[in-house]
Amino acid sequence: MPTIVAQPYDYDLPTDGGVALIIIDMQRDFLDPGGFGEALGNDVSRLQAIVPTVQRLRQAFCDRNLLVIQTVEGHQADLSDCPASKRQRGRGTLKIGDPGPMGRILVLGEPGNSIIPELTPKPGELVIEKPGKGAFYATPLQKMLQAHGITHLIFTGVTTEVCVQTTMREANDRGYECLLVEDGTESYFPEFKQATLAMVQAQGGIVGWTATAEQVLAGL
Ligand code: C5J
Repeated sequence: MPTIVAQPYDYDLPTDGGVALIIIDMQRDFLDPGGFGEALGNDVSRLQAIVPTVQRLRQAFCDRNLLVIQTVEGHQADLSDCPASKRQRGRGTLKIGDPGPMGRILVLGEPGNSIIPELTPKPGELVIEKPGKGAFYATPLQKMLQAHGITHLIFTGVTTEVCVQTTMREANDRGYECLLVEDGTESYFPEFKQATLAMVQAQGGIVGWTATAEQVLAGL
């Protein structure tokens, strides 16, 4: 059985191709100046560092004909899927739906809502639009995974402790074997990223595993 050397112990891959790469919210809203991330007072340049690593993992999955799913956090233009509580949260300079330098903040179809050019979805790559932090809430993700016979999920993307961790926990509760790529995820807060990795690894891997991109590539 193919195995990835991981923390807190080795992660066994399925032999039937039932593993997918999940790339969470690598969109301009979070990585580029003028988007939602910066409106909340964050230094968005921190997140750029993982782009080549995520590209490399995506290429490796494509080369092996393994499923890649990207997610985008965004709302309908009328904000009917955005709870008032979410819109008010953060007290940023710009709220969800306000016009910003890259179009309306966190609204589907706006320039700022697009995936960064380095990771523009390839033909056949699946993209999930999600109104929440978790990618299972109000989306067809679970049906999609079931249709493709996926049992194992490798997580990358941003931000580690918000949308990535939320989705990983949702997936864990649904029975998926989850692994978070240590250098394929990033946060505006380095200490939150480290804490998330530690939380995942703790208690015998209570919500999954972590490994470096190199370890994932070596085990694929
Ligand atoms: C946030 C995300 N941080 N993709 N979204 O609001 O983590």
